[in-house]
Amino acid sequence: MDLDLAKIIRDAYKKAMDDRGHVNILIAGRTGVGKSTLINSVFQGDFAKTGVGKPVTEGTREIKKDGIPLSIFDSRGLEMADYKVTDEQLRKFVAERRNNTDPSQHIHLAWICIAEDLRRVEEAEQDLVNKLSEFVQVVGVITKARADQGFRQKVHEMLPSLTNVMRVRALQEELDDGHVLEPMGLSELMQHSMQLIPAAHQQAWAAAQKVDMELKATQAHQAVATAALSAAGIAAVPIPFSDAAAIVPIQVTMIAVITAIFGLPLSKGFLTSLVVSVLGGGGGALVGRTIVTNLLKLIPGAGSIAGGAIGAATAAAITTALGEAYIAALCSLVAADPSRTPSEQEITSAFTKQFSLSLTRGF
Ligand SMILES: Nc1nc2c(ncn2[C@@H]2O[C@H](COP(=O)(O)OP(=O)(O)OP(=O)(O)O)[C@@H](O)[C@H]2O)c(=O)[nH]1
Ligand SMILES: [Mg+2]
Repeated sequence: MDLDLAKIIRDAYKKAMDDRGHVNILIAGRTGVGKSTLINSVFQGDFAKTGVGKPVTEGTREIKKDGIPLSIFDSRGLEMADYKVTDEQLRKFVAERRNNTDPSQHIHLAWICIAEDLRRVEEAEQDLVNKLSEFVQVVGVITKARADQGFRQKVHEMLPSLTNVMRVRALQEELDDGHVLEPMGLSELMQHSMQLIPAAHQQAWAAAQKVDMELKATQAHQAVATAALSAAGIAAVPIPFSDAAAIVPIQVTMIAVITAIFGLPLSKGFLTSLVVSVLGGGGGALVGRTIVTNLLKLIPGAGSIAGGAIGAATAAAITTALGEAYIAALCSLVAADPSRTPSEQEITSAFTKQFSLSLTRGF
């Protein structure tokens, strides 16, 4: 059984993109509290500097970036004398989005940023949080955190509808005495926010952020579990070895989904070369039998299966081993240098290496 690789890749690419979703986040706060700095510190791709902006209300613009499944609604205007007018425009905008029958249009969460050094919650912020929390869950973000002195508690009390109040420091700081304060709270903010995002868009959140590798790995492990289940489903009635390539599309899709969750540039060309070099063994031709033979090496004692049939447990085990090898490869690349996107070649070679490691270990 040979495979139509082009079609498998096309389908896998589409499914990975569709399933990932897209997050819409509103980030509001007075001028200078550090919204743009925070955005650049936690999301991929220098969003606030290089993203493309489009005004949606007075004081609010939507920033997007190609290849990143995120829209940021960056809002200021809280300091204007007529803040009630701008707050009301924002309320209307969020309410309209909420009424959209397509949940991918909703604003999925909001951050209200308050600088710690200001030590005040203004009426403008109370007004805005009251208006927004009717339609969206709002997280309080205390920016430029240095010394709490009870401020966090005060924000909690003054803005009781917030889901949480979290202190963050986006930039490293050097104090007068030479003491260095490292960035803090960013991972916690991203983890808390993840819990507020609808399940259909959680992969997008994992992909768009760059501060917490665990958020990516967790989503990726879930994708592996889902794929393993599908593979088991196909082999529920054991499939003859000669037809075992039927489970290959599931694995290609899984690889595409994991790539998308890690926020790596995913193209059909890349997916093709990745799959061929890891599974197909050179030459560009993807032969079902070769793949399955390669995959079967993952299963201890698989030699005895040859000529026989592959059952649900084997199909699931093969799929899991392959997916986990890919996750391990991506984690090792990212851990080596979190600020850099690995090249396609590096990914392919890390995956191949990890995969042969699993082969020798018998996973
Ligand atoms: N020390 C320190 N400075 C910060 C931090 N976050 C932001 N800043 C500084 O605060 C200033 C304002 O930051 P921005 O990110 O431009 O603020 P903003 O909220 O986007 O401002 P507007 O776009 O005008 O609404 C900049 O000089 C930042 O370098 C932080 O965590 N620590
Ligand atoms: Mg800004």
